[in-house]
Amino acid sequence: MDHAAEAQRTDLMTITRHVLNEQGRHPESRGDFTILLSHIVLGCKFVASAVNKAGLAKLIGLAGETNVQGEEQKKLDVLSNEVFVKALVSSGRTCVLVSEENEEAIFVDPALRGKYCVCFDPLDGSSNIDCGVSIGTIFGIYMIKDKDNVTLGDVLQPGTDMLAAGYCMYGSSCTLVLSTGNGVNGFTLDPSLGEFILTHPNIKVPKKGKIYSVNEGNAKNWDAPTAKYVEKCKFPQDGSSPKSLRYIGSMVADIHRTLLYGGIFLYPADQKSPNGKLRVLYEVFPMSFLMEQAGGQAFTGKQRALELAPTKLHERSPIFLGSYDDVEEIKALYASEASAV
Ligand code: FBP
Repeated sequence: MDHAAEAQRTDLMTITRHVLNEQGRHPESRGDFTILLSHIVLGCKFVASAVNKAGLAKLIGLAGETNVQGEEQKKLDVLSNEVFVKALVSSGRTCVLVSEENEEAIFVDPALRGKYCVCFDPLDGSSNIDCGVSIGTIFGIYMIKDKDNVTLGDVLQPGTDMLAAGYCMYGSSCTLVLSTGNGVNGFTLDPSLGEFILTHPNIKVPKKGKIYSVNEGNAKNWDAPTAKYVEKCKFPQDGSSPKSLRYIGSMVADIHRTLLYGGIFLYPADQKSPNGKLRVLYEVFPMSFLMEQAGGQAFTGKQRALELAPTKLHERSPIFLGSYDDVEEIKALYASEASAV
């Protein structure tokens, strides 16, 4: 028996242990963030098991209601949302919640309140739920500004004020990727232990990638810089090889691949959706925070995505995020378009 490997295997870096170590960097902290995160982790474990047995448990298909975006809700959407809202409230560490599935923000009962605000998409990639393709949960965490005067302003904060962000991908394995502002780490759920174990320490997105990821079905409605960029990916004029197109249609899965392999994911604005499709508070901001923490960039077509100042809970924004050099290319195309005007 390879005792060294065995010894290594017994020194388990769980996500709780990792966050407790991180907590050491904040002498003033009283463990509130660790408690909040353990409740988010509980929600992810529940959804992971529900997604795994969805077909058997008749959780496939529509729930018969529509959400604030006018989208028909799936059974798993509703279930996941309920689980996260209850877990976050019962943590006693949250104050305001924003969910993709709820039109209004949820203000936690004052008796149960804590100092954190959580914006989340309980189950992202709804178009892929019923065909078993990877889907995920996305979350972003803020600190309230004034606990005696809690308002929507506590969640309508720029992404630069975000404390932490993450996603949990329900795919061939269940992987939770987290950043608390000190790099990005990935944890894989070991079903036999029921624990998320550190498997992807200190994720750094490659500086330049070989993959572009976009729904080309919208190409006829794209603006010039986006069309030019995708053309360059397919027919590079500088002698480099064309990029490969990879598009799963679940942001969590497309971003997870981009973080690990590099390249660029884009959901641009187009004539049909002048603000793009993806929502700022619980899709664009968390993924932009993670991408920047991993050494990449996130751009809206006009500015650094995290510097957006949202005014509505379910506001949308165009987004280009991924490897540093790839996003630089599209920033240059938008800059030359702007200077040409
Ligand atoms: P939901 O949160 O409603 O699932 O929508 C978001 C999403 O599914 C993203 O995960 C994905 O990147 C995008 O929409 C796919 O959109 P499209 O089908 O237009 O390419």
